[in-house]
Amino acid sequence: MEDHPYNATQQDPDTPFDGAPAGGWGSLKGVARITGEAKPSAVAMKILGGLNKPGGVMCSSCAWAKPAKPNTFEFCENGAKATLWELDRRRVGAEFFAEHSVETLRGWHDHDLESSGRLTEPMRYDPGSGHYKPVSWDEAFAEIGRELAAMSPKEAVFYASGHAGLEASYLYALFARAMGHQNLPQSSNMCHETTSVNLKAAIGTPVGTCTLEDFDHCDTIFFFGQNTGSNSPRFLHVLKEAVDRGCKIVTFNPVRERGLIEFADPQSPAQMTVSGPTTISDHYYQVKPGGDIAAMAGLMKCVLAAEDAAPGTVLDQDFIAAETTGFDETAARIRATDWTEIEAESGLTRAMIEEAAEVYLSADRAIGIYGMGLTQHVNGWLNLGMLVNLLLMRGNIGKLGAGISPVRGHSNVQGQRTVGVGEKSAHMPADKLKELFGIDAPTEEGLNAVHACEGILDGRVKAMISLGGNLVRALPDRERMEAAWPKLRLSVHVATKLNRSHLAPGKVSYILPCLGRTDRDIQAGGEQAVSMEDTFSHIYGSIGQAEPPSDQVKSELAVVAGIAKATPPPNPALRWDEWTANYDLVRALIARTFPDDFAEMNEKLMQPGGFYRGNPARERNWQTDSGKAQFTTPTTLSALGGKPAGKDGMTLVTLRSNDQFNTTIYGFSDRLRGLSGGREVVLIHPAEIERLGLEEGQRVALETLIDDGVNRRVEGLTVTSYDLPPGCVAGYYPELNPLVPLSYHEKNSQTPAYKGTPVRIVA
Ligand SMILES: Nc1nc2c(c(=O)[nH]1)N[C@H]1C(S)=C(S)[C@@H](COP(=O)(O)OP(=O)(O)OC[C@H]3O[C@@H](n4cnc5c(=O)[nH]c(N)nc54)[C@H](O)[C@@H]3O)O[C@H]1N2
Ligand SMILES: Nc1nc2c(c(=O)[nH]1)N[C@H]1C(S)=C(S)[C@@H](COP(=O)(O)OP(=O)(O)OC[C@H]3O[C@@H](n4cnc5c(=O)[nH]c(N)nc54)[C@H](O)[C@@H]3O)O[C@H]1N2
Ligand SMILES: [Mo]
Repeated sequence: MEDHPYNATQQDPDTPFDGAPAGGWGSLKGVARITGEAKPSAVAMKILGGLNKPGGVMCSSCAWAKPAKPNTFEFCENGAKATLWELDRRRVGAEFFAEHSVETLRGWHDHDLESSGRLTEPMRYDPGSGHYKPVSWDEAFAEIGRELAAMSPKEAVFYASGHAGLEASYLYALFARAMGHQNLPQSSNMCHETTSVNLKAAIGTPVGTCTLEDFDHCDTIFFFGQNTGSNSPRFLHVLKEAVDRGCKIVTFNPVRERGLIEFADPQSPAQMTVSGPTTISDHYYQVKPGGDIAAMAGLMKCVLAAEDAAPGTVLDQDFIAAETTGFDETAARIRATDWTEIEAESGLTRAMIEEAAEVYLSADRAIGIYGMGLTQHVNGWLNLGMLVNLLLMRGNIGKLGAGISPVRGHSNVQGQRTVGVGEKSAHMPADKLKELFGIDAPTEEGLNAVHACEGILDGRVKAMISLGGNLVRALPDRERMEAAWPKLRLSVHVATKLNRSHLAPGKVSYILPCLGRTDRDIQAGGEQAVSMEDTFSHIYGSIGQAEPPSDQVKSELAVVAGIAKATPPPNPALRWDEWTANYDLVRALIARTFPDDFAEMNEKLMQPGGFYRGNPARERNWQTDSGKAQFTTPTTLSALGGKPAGKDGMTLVTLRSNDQFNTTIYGFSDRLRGLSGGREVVLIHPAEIERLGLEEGQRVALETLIDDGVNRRVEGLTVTSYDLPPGCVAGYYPELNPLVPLSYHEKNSQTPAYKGTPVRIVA
């Protein structure tokens, strides 16, 4: 990694580690500075005031719920950052690209690329000069359409990054299938695809079973690998309320994450001044990365032991008998697993696990929360299987105040899948495509993100259209992928801001600027709303309010429709212009295509608290192979694909800071972890620094310990002592992505194992 002024890491003097609970004044301070302004503009203040409230803009940051009765400020520090980042008054248009060649821009930091401002006009890459040059929309659409029509549909990939609303996403998924492919990878392929595949297998739903209401009734919440304070901060209010009414929170995470330790409510003056922050977790266990299967095996052992001691009082026998399958085999395996192995794999003592189990056993209603700490592992399937097992044992799925609750990432990542953005035929009903549009849906499954990358590497994939996102940075094996990208015949980026992926142009390459969530969307039929689905399967309308960055910027829906219309052969049943003029028509189509989920979508769009599309597992309707909820028998106690070998082998965890949204780097502080100044670090426990003969502040490299003929190495990382379990190191995503092999992924879903790559430190 080259030297850069952002490299110097230090403890943040403004917000020392011990003095800064998540939330608090610190979270509201200085956010406007991220776009170089002293304070938010009037329109920004107006949008923030209405953010996540009925009739307002639904935040483009995370997928947390928008409550029917919102707080005075229903946004968090990160929501404010995402909103202001989009409302950036700086502009990137023809002049910017005339001044800077692609080669020059490639030398810029990710932060500087995006903070150049909003994209204002369509640009086409000119290989002769090495610059992007302005082009008209008509020319852009026509050439992209010609290029797509000239290749076999299977050679095109349409990626979506969880941002675009349901309307644009539905049309995107329709367009792909009308063309004859379903190569529709999405950001969830790097994220919660582990959930989509394995939760579906275990309980028959690809999404979580909880709703916001459950948090008013649960007695305990078990947290595995989800960092609420940084990634879904509005959830902290819900947790605080739960704690205030006596709910117990138990956390398993290798990192002591601030938000899960204590929280000061920025909306409660009492919390800021008199009473101090609320303790969130009653128990916090620093499990080893990949050690959750073992920890949960220990918890299950305790449940079985309690049942043995008082038969008929601990397990929910009726539920297990009537609603589940596989219990006996799973229980036998858990009984046969011994504590020595559990302790070694989890890094926790038997006493700690028994203490956690006591909380679980004393609760009538338990919720299991998880995030990337469970999904981004080779044995992520078993992480989820074990959490489902634990909950099923006491009937904790399908009753009020209980359930399994993955916390989703992008604001509409779950919804895009619901309306057909996905590589499987099951994502879009073929009979409806035939009935509504006369389209014969492709029967061959499409490419997910990992498979699309393999296709780019070996030349099978010729076109990549990206509806948002920054794949070159977000994917594993970055160096190999970034080098392969220019082999594409066609690359098209529909984006709000400039990023790295735009700087690896294919033979024909476009950047097409689109409206963001905050921008007013006026079409021939008047002002338009878009919609998104949250992590609890509730759907909300969102109405933009800001002046778009230029009169040339098109909505995502209009861009999708523009490309589709220009791609031969024409199909008169696909009414791209009418749909662009009036999004109600698209919502009516969504409702007809997915009647169980979206009936009367237009009528319900602005319902406070969103409209719920339901969840079968919540009703104990198990849409699995067996028709029952399935226990999963563990075949291993480690979620890792392999143990890092040798004395210096370490497990690498890649983390996000609260000053980034995925590959968007707002700034260089990781306030909640007490770090700031630089992101090129390797975090490691002081005892491990000593054991490995390193020194704090030393510059080192990390090397991947997977022998597949590729050397993976990241240089220039500063050794930084941090409270982590032995045998593991941590650092930032996306900087460390070159270390994660594309082939190192979750077994059933190909979600990259970003949380458990074997590496070693090279001094
Ligand atoms: N500010 C901000 N908000 C975001 C995002 C962002 O980048 N910035 N990204 C959005 C997106 S797309 C997503 S998917 C979500 C991601 O949100 P999270 O699901 O919270 O994902 P991460 O922050 O990657 O990692 C979560 C936690 O897993 C822990 N962990 C790592 N390995 C293990 C393990 O083996 N076991 C356990 N128990 N824990 C482990 C890490 O220490 C970390 O605290 O956030 C969304 N919200
Ligand atoms: N090592 C490691 N790698 C990871 C992860 C990890 O934990 N560790 N996490 C993974 C996860 S969970 C995810 S979800 C992926 C994220 O991967 P992506 O979704 O591909 O990446 P983002 O950084 O969210 O995309 C940012 C870009 O989206 C564009 N954008 C922003 N807003 C809009 C909009 O409204 N419309 C459009 N069209 N474009 C917009 C901007 O141009 C911006 O540069 O990364 C994955 N990669
Ligand atoms: Mo994500």
